[in-house]
Amino acid sequence: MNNLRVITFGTFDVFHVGHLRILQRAKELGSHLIVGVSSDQLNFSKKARFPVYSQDERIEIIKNLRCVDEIFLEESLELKAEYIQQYHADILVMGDDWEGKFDHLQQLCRIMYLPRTPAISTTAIIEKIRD
Ligand code: C2G
Repeated sequence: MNNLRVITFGTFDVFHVGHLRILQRAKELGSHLIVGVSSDQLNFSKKARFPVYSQDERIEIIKNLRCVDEIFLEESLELKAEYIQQYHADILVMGDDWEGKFDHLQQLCRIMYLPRTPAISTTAIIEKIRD
């Protein structure tokens, strides 16, 4: 076990096993896991729709996971550098759908893209329920 602080970001809407697994794998890389949960407003500006679960509900779920030590509300996609510094993160973990997107932050911390869990997504779950 090392002393590294790991940070990751996400919406985690309609929480599923893909979300759980990336958080567990992120935690295994260090000793302290910090999660930036995307705000409702940030999602709306990105996807033109609000998440199914509100940010308060999403925060309540994430902060009560055993692998999560600390959470905060991610209010802008452009503030990754500030959040990394504010939370003294040693490693940034993102799913590989973000591959390469955060390489410019390499002078601040180590950047790791982990493989996504195949065949599960919030969008697929919403569609399945709808049909
Ligand atoms: N994820 C995964 N496997 C899946 C689905 C998601 O490993 N089958 C991972 C994603 O790669 C991401 C995390 O779970 O690292 C959260 O996924 P989303 O809620 O979709 O996050 P996103 O909206 O991509 O993040 O700064 C980033 C923003 O917060 C948005």
